[in-house]
Amino acid sequence: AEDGYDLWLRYHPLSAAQKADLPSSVYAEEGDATLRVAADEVTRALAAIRGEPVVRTSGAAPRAILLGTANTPRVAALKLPLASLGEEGYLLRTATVHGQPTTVIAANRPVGVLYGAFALIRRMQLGQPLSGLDIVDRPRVKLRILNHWDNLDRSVERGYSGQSIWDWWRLPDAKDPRYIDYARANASVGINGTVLNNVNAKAESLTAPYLAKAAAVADMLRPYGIKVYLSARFSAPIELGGLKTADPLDPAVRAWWKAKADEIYRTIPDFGGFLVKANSEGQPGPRDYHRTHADGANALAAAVAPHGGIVMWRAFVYAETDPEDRAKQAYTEFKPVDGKFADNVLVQVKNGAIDFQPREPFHPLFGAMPKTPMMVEFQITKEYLGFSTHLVYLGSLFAETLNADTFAKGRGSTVAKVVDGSLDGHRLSGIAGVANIGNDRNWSGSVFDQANWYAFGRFAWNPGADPQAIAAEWAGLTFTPDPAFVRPVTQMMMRSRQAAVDYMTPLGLAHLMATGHHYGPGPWVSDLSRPEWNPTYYHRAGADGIGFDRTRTGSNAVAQYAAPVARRFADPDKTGEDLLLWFHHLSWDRRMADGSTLWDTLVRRYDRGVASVDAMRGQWDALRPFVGSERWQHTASFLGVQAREARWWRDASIAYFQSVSRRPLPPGTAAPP
Ligand code: GCW
Repeated sequence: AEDGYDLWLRYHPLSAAQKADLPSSVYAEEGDATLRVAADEVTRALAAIRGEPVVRTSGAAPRAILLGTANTPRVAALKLPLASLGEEGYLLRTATVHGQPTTVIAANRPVGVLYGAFALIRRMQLGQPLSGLDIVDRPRVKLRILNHWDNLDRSVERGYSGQSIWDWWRLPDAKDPRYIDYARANASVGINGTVLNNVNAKAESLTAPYLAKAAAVADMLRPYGIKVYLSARFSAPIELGGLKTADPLDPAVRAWWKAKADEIYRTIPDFGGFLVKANSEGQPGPRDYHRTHADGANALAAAVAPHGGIVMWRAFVYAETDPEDRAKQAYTEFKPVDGKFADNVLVQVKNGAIDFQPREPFHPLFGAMPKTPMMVEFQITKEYLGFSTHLVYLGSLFAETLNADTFAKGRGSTVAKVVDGSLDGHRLSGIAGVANIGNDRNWSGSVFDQANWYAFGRFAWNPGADPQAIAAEWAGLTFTPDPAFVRPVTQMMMRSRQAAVDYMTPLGLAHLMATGHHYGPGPWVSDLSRPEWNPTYYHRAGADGIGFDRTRTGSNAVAQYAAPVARRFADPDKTGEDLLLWFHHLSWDRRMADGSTLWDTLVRRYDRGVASVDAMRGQWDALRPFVGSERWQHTASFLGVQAREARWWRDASIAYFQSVSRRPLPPGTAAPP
């Protein structure tokens, strides 16, 4: 369909030349639900791509695709080197089976076969040859999880693509077939877990009726290797259990969680575990009882441990009272409890220390808690990046965080290595993404926002992935593999995130969005009840200059980083333009590397952002012949909105900052109307 429903799983006929060498039959060793869906998917894709029916056999056949595991006889007989593939890896290989050239998808476990099937399908969709295959791949991160901020009334916190896809009213009886397509899409990029409900959780989601609904979803996702998790409200023992306290060290509270976990596992035998937001933005938590975050996490962890469950405990906390620097609080509260968490707890840390801004330095907790498995949490939904209207490819943002060097154990201690567990040798590892999925026909609100879901999955599988290669892959699958299309569209995607940074929050500025909804500019806002809600708290613009001093003369947040990083961030000449005003308060007249003043550079960055969006529009216009009319039109109209709003951002921001800086606009820049 041209409406975007098929996502990147568009199985279209290839040209006669391209499909000449494709297999014509699928030979699956079944008996397992996951192997069956893998074989179904390959059959479906192959038939569509060849434009002819595909033979499904249970014996050897010419030009076949053979799927199986180390435990199914035909694949076992091939004696393939599967040992290094682990639980979820796969091998694609061209082999001879019964004298016939055969494309083999093999793995230790059925889920690996499923991932291998999707990898093979990608190759077919992109028209890449299947001959002489010898590919092995396995995920570097164990838990690759979507976080739905979906409420039980189907509204979605920070969701811009319709309502929740979870139809709680009609579940568990009505099983929307869309859940299967959701599972296919996620499995195709290796996502293996989903938290169904908002971290701002209602206790109700843990009651029997909701557990039955969650179980129905779990049943549908299970064959695709996806486990269901739930956000838990810390005070549930009070709200549901009638207890007087939720103190995590109180025996009655611990018994309540244990009984609740037992009940959940009776309903969902492979339940993944809990995600918890505690003592943050009004949510209850262990600090209410003067206990630590570790005490809180461990109470829930003890309840799920006998069943093999885990707890993902979020580090997104900030004070109720005037904080010296909001960016410092998570580190201050969590660093001292490193080593105190049960071994089935992971601490889930946002990519940056504030809140999913267009650009933030990596969170100082990465590398700072070597005894605790640390997950990174990215926001796929674009709360601070123009919702689903602005075209912003997040692959570059993910890569920027993951490639950042924490120097925790010397050079090369990247966030990716912290997160995949290799730096400190953790058994558990995980990456979470706040989903951008809703019940819009195109799932994500816009076609290009599908790329962010796709990229999240690919980075969770391999945190060292190349954002440009992923963009190209996505574009090839979603539209056409024609290089005349893929090259320019990839370039457009790769510049899109910097464009948004430039027209919203250039030079390391942050949190200048309008109040509450976070859409559009509001750098002048200064009268909100909590100081750290005000944009003026973040930019600190005054007659003397602009920026947040996080060096020793200011909040000294730089000291939370390992020494080499702290030294770099403490020096405005070494910080780099991208993060300059995040760490420094500087005079409007300060000379930048190229000799121009900070003020002039700021104005020019806003202008550059607008110019980039105009260029993206031009590129998209030129790509019209490659794209089905509906998706082209939809994207073109959104780019029109973005071009208008980039100007809104620029003009409003410059007008405000100029009222403070009292400097003239540099020559050649657009004056606000
Ligand atoms: O980004 C902020 C959002 C809140 C969100 C919170 C969080 C779920 O504005 O809507 O609440 O972060 O991450 O907990």
